[in-house]
Amino acid sequence: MIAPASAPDRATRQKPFTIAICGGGIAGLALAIGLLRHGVPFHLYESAHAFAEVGAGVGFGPNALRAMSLIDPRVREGYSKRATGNAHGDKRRVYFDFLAGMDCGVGKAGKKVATVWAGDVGNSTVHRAQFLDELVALVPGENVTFGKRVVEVEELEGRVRLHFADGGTAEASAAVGCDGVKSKLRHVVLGSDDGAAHPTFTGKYAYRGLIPMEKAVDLLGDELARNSIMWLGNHGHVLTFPIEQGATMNVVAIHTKRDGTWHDERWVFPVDRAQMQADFYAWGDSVSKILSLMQHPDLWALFDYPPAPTYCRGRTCLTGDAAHASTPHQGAGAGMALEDAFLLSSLLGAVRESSEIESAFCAFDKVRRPRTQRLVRTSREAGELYDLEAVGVRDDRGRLEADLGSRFGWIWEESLEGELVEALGLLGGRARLV
Ligand SMILES: Cc1cc2nc3c(=O)[nH]c(=O)nc-3n(C[C@H](O)[C@H](O)[C@H](O)COP(=O)(O)OP(=O)(O)OC[C@H]3O[C@@H](n4cnc5c(N)ncnc54)[C@H](O)[C@@H]3O)c2cc1C
Ligand SMILES: *[C@@H]1O[C@H](CO)[C@@H](O)[C@H](O)[C@H]1NC(C)=O
Ligand SMILES: CC(=O)N[C@H]1CO[C@H](CO)[C@@H](O)[C@@H]1O
Repeated sequence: MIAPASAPDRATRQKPFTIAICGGGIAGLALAIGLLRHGVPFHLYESAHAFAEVGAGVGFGPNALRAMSLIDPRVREGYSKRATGNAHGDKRRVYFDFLAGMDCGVGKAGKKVATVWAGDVGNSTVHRAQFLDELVALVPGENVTFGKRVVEVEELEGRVRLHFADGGTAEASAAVGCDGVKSKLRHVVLGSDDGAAHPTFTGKYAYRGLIPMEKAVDLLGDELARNSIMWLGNHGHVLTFPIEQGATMNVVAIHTKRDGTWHDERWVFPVDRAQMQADFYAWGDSVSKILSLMQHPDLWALFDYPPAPTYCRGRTCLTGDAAHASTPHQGAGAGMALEDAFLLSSLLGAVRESSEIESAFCAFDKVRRPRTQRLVRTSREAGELYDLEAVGVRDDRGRLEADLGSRFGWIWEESLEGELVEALGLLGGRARLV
């Protein structure tokens, strides 16, 4: 039987089933917090020896902030304590200002190309590790085990058995893969023979680094340093935004790889500043200054997942990057992981018995797959747009501006409650058939 979508705060009785959450990044932790609120017992297995996020910024759109409130108001409160927005007076409603970063088809270096307005909260950014700390604080330590790398999920009668790299096992009613862009559980769901089980190099890499804001202000001036700016150029773009209440400038410098392939086993590693500067030697003054201030840049090869034919099989389901890793060009991957956590925790909160979990996974897949795969697709397009590789737009400022102006609305304006109503409808329908 399917329970009505009851107010989660009233979930006093624990459900008679347990969920194994595999991976404790933003997706896994947000799901844990949602399940906690719905009275769904869970255990989280994380392969690392502690929760950790990279020392870099992340931006969230209005949809992601609403998802935080819906998962648990304390998530939104914790976030708000740490969040930063554009600091410069009249820029507070600006998501990003887009400027030419070099002399190129859309203007001379420094020329304004477009402004994308953010709605009410779109300028919101945070230091990743600080946000993760806020999530971790809401998850009981007794429901987490570290040093547990899931290598296989065995489907048994009415439950699953996880196998770990250390030889151990654990059982649960069902498993959720929150194990990121090198997901093991994706292989469980799709099978290793399916090409969609494997991440694809997207042809671009990113240099990431942080700059103390006073140094950035000294070199760039207040307005360019303290706001969210996207510098566009040929085969690359550089974006900056403030984090840590404006004390730090977060920098991501993206460049297209000339041969389009990635052979290094490592996807993330430290690089010399000189190597990074060589990629941007032809760029204008502002970008050169920004790069000269980056202390210890890391290089990130950007991979995404081809569209999966499904996000679930039997009692295993995928969320977050494991389901739909995308390029970062629309700043929305982590936000989608939060939306996933809201919907999946609400659905599992609505089922009463272990036998209904598979239907909840199917409803989740049906509602979430089109939206999240659209992001993977449009995000790649955005990269080509910013790197002035999109034919017809790379030398036409008007068309570029129009494209940018219509690129984010569908991400930010989604009704998450509407998704839940739709998914609960699917769940009810299926349950009646059984
Ligand atoms: C350069 C860059 C910039 C970005 N900027 C933004 C942005 O501004 N806004 C935005 O919304 N998104 C952004 N993203 C995307 C965002 O970072 C991801 O979508 C998000 O972090 C994914 O979270 P996750 O929890 O799904 O995966 P992950 O963060 O990868 O977490 C996976 C977790 O699972 C663990 N794990 C892995 N394998 C196993 C296993 N077999 N067993 C157990 N545990 C395992 C890992 O140790 C890790 O803790 C950006 C991405 C990049 C690369
Ligand atoms: C957390 O773990 C304890 C001990 O294993 C268990 O009794 C409890 O139900 C778990 N809580 C949740 C929310 O899963
Ligand atoms: C629209 C808007 O101004 N949003 C936020 C931008 O960031 C500042 C500073 O954090 C917030 O106060 C605004 O609410």
